Amino acid sequence: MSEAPKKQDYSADSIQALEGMEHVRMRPSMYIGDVGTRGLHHLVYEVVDNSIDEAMAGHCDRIDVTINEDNSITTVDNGRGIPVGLHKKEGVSALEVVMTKIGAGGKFDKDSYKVSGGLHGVGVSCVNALSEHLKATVFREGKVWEQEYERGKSMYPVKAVGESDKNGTIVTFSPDKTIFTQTVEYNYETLSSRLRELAYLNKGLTISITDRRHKDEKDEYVSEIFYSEIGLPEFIQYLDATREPLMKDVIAFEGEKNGVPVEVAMIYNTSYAENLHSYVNNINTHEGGTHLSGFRRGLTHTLKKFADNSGMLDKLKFDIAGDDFREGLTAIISVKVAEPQFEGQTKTKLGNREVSASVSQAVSEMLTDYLEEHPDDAKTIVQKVILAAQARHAAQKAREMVQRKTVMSIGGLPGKLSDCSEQDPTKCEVFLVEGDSAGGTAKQGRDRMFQAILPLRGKILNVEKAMQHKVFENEEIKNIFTALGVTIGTEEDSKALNISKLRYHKVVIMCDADIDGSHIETLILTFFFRYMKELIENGHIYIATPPLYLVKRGAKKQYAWDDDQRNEIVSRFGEGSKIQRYKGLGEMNAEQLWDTTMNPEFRTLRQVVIDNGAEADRIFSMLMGDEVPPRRDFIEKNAIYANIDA
Ligand code: 0RA
Repeated sequence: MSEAPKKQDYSADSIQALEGMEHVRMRPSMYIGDVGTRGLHHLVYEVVDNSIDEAMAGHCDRIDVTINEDNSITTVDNGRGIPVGLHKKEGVSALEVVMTKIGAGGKFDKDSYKVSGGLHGVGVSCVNALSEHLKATVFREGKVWEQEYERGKSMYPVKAVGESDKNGTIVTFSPDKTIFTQTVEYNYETLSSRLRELAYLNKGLTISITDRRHKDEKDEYVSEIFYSEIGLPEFIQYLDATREPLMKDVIAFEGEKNGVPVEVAMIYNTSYAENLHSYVNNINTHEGGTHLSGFRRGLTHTLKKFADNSGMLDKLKFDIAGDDFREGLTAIISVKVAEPQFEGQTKTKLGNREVSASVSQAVSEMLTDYLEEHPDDAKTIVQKVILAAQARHAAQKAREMVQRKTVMSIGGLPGKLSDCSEQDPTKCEVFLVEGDSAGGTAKQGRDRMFQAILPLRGKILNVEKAMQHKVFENEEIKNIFTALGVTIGTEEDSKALNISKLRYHKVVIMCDADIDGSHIETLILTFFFRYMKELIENGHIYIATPPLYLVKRGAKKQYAWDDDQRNEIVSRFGEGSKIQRYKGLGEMNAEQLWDTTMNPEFRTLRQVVIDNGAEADRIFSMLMGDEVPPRRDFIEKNAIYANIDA
C-alpha cells in the first residue's frame, strides 16, 4: 500500500492501518509467500532485511540473530534505532507506525537509497501482524524505548524504560500458531545458510546466529559468526571449496553502470557444471532475469572476441556455443536495483530491461581488462571452452538418441518400467527403486492404476564427476529421461529442459534406509539437481520413507521409523515384544511395503525443496566430488537433507 488518501482526522487513518494489518492476517500468503516452513523463515529474513538496510546506509555493522528456547526469534542490530518521536500524520510514535502500519516500513527520508527489503518487501509490520507477540526495544537519543504488540496490535504506547548511550534495535517475535498451523519450529541450517549468504553479500557486516534450543558436546549453544572482509570472492571460494580451480585467484570486479551497482565474482574449475548464482538487492533470483542474461551476453561476447583474436580457434572444426563459455564456471552476480520488478512463477526473476545492458557492459569492460592483464588465465579459459565445445558435440549425439526414444511413445518406454494404467500425469506417480529385487516387491505392492515402478541398477552414475556425454550415454539415466517423458536441448539452448510432457507429477525416490541407500538417494538427487532442476523447483521430486522396525506382540503389530518410536511401542506392547529391523526394502513383503511406504493414506513422502540454491550447489559438489574427508565430515555432522529437505 502506498500513500493513503488524506483523511480528516487521525482516527480515520488508524482505522485504515488496522485494516491493512487485518488483511495480512487474512491473506498471509499474499505477503510472505506461504504459511509453511518457507513463510515461517521469511519472517526472520524480513526483520533482518531492515537491519541490513541500516548497514547498507552505513549505520550498522553487526546483526545478531537468536533462536530462543521457545522458538521465538530475537534480532539485535547496532543501527540508528527505529525513530521513536511523534509521527505527525499518525499522531503516535514513529516506532508504532513502523510496526503497525503496512507499507510504512520504508525510510521516512526520501533521499535515503533504499534498495533492500525482503522478497516481497512488506516490512516488519507484516511480521508483527503474523506474530502472537512481538517486542521492540530501541536504543536511541540516550534512552531505551519499548513497545509490545499482540497479533500486530500495540499493548501500550511507546515508553522509555531506561537510559543508554547505545544505538540500535532489538526485535523479539513469536510466530502466531493459529497462522503457521503446520509448524512454528525454526530450522537452524535454513537460517544459518541464509545469514552466511547475507554476510558474503554485504562485506564488512558481522552477522551471528545462536540456537538456544540445543547445546553441543562442549555444553555450549550452537552458534556461528559470519563475516567477510572482501565479500563475493570469498563467497566463490566457499562455494568451490571442494572443486579444483583452474586459476590461482577469483576474477572479481565491482562498479556502477548507468546507475546500477554491479558486483561480479567468478572462477573456472575442472568440473563440468555451470553454477551461476544471481542476486538483486540481496535476494537470490533463482529464475534469473535481465541481470543474468546481461552477464551471459557480456561473458560470451568478451571471451569470444578474445578467443578469436588469440588465434586459438583457427583450426577448430566445430562451432562454439554460449554454453561452452560456462562449463566449469562458478559465478555470482549481485546488483542493486532501486525499483526492482520481480516476475516469474516464484517472483524471483528480474524484469527490469535496463539492467541487462548495464551488467553486460560492466562485464565486457572489466573482463576485457582482466584478460589483457592475466594472459595465462585467459589462455586457460579458452582451452577449457574448446574442450567444452568438443564434449558438447559428443553429448549432442548421445542426446539425440534419448530424444528419438521419447518420441516413439509407448514402444520407446524402457523395458524395465512397469507403467501405470492412468493417463493423466497429474494423478500418476513413479517410484525410482534401488535394485531389481526391491523393484519386484514394489511392483507387486503398488496400485497399478496410478503407480509406476522403475527399478534402477545398484549405483547410478555420479553426474558430478562425469562429462555430459557420459551422462547422456548412461543406460539408467536414459531410462529416467524416457520414462519421465522429459527431453533436453533445443535449437537455441542445448541445455533447455522440456518438462511439458512429464508423465508423472510425483517422482518418488525409494531406497533402503541404510548408509548405502542414502548414498544412492544422494546420487539420484544429484542427477535431478544438475540435470532436471525444474522438477525439484516445481515440487515433483519426493523421497519415500520406509520404516526401520516392525514391532510385534501376538496379533498386534506396529511399524517404527526411528529408535524413539520403537522404544515407545515396545513399552506399550510390554513384555514379549519382538522387534524386526528392516535392513532393506527387500526384507519387506509387498503388502508391508504398500502399507508403510507406498499407500498414500499412510505413507510419509518428503518433498525435496531447495531453500538455498548456492548452499545446495556447494553441498552436492562436496558430497559427490573428489575430496573424501570433507564429505565424511559432513555426513557425520548432518543429515544429508539438512539443506534440501522440505
Ligand atoms: C525508519 C527510519 C530509520 C531507521 C529505521 C526505520 C530502522 C528500522 C529498523 C528495523 C530493524 N532495525 C532497524 N533500524 C532502523 C532512519 C532513522 C534515522 O534517520 O535516524
